[in-house]
Amino acid sequence: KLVSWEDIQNDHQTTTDVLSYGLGLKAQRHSPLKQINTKTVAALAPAWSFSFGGEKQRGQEAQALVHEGVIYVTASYSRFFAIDAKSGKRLWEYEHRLPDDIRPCCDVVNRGPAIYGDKVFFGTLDAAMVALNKDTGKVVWKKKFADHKVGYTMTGAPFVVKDQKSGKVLLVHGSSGDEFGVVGWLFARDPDTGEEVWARPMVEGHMGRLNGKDSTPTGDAKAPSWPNDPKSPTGKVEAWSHGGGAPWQTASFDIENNMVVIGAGNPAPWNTWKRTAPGDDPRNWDSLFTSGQAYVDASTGELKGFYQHTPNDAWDFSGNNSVVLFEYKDPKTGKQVKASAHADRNGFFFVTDREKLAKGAGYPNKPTSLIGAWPFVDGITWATGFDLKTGKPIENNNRPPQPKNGADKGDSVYVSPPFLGGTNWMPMSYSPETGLFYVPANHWAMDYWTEHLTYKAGSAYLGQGFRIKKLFDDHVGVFRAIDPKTGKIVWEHKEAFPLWAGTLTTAGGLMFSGTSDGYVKAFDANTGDELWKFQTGSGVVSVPITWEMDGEQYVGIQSGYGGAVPLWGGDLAELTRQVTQGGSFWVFKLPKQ
Ligand code: PQQ
Repeated sequence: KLVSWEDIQNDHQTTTDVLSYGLGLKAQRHSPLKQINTKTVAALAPAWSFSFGGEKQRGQEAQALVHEGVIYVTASYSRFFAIDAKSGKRLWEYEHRLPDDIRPCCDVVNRGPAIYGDKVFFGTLDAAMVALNKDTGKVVWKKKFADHKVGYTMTGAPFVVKDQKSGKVLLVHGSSGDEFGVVGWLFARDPDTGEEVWARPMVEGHMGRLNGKDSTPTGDAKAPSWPNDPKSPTGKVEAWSHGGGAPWQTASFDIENNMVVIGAGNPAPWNTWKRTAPGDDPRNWDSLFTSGQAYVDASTGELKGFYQHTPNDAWDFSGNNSVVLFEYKDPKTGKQVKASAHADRNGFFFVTDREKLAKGAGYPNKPTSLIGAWPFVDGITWATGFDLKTGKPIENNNRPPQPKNGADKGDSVYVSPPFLGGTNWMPMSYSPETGLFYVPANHWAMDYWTEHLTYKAGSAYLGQGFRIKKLFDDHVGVFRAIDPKTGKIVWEHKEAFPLWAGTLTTAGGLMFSGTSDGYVKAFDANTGDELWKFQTGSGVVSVPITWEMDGEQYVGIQSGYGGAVPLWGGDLAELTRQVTQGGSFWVFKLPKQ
């Protein structure tokens, strides 16, 4: 059977399939299933496990999809597998042929596929989007969207939306590459042919496209949030041409306002002084539209609204991990609020107002969309909080200073969270039943210093050096359950190793996730009590799903350690060196009564 738009729109309610990254348009990662619940979960046992095989192990970060008894899952090095959900038997496999000169910053990962009609879709490390026939695995179309040699790549899962004006279904995806000084783009394509419908660059003043023609610049054409440089051919500083902002993760969809909601990545380079006019305060130069949440018109690709979590981001906090849509009753006014929630790498949990964002919040002279911003990790050094009137952070003096005259490096400053973040790409979940968000967080810090740099195509474009360190002796990872009305942390659960897996909640009162030391775990969503665990044999840095077949509930998750921590994690990379690599998909269910 073909996958229809209605199937995707109802994904959060239907239990026999998983058709979108985030388990629904709002990306809440919540399932109404409850056969596996706080009372029965202790008996949960493996049904089967599938090895991706080969020598291409490394990080397995994907969230799988399920349709008509078939599991669709991607693996490291741009591989795609279709597996029979009952038996664990491989149905087909697609291995993308990758050139030698790909440049992913943070491991050869892939976060999962999208499905629509008779096709499945995924992004590849050589900056292409590939559509495969879902029944045969044969390539239907391939679109290279940018030059991988200069640093463009793709790791995020694509997402299917429907333009509510034209009725056109669109395949939406972003790009990666901020660490190499490329401009980040968000694309919408015709899922049948791969043809681009619109494309939106995330750096202010760069030109968008609609139906193959120039559309409008992003924000103000003169890009007032980036400094001018009269000596440069563009009239702007070098960084503006390479400004990052990559929306390298997955969108959610505000169907009522017809807006694609997506996080924008960090500005490039990391070095704040390259994006600040000489002698001026970095806080006067926001580097729009980076390190924030973007609201893009599904019909035209116009940027409607924006909220910037980290103006003139000096720390690579980025900002593109999941933006979850939810509704709640304001305790003061009794009014229903249409909100977005986001736990940022910068350590703050944000709640924003989607109605205001639909009306242009984030542009000069428009009120901010910020409703609340609370720390969700301890020991934040860069800011004390946020001003709810302006939406801006209240910064401490924590930007790495420029090198003094003649020096190669600036003085080192101590920063927490480090660039790997209070959380990172791993998506949080929201349970409408408990009203809580479940954030996989980390406690750590770094020493940070600036370095000189000029742009060179295909080379790292950071202008900054770092060393990641421990913050506490007894733990790095910490699951935290957060009340979005108050920012209160309702429970927490500590883990010795960094957490790098997403969470899933269910109507069975459970939260599922994985740990870097190899466990899949289930917790009581109300109390945080650990109720069940299973050792998979390699670190778990992926995203769990659940579905039902023939009256039985199943849980599925990938195992295979990797991602950014073992590459860039300094002292914590050392700590996780004992975790061996792997690459498999695990499925669990309750024993038959
Ligand atoms: N990817 C991971 C991972 O998979 O473990 C961690 C990170 C990325 C980061 O911490 C990044 O900053 C990051 N940045 C970009 C970017 O700005 O283009 C891309 C990616 C990626 O595509 O995986 C990561």
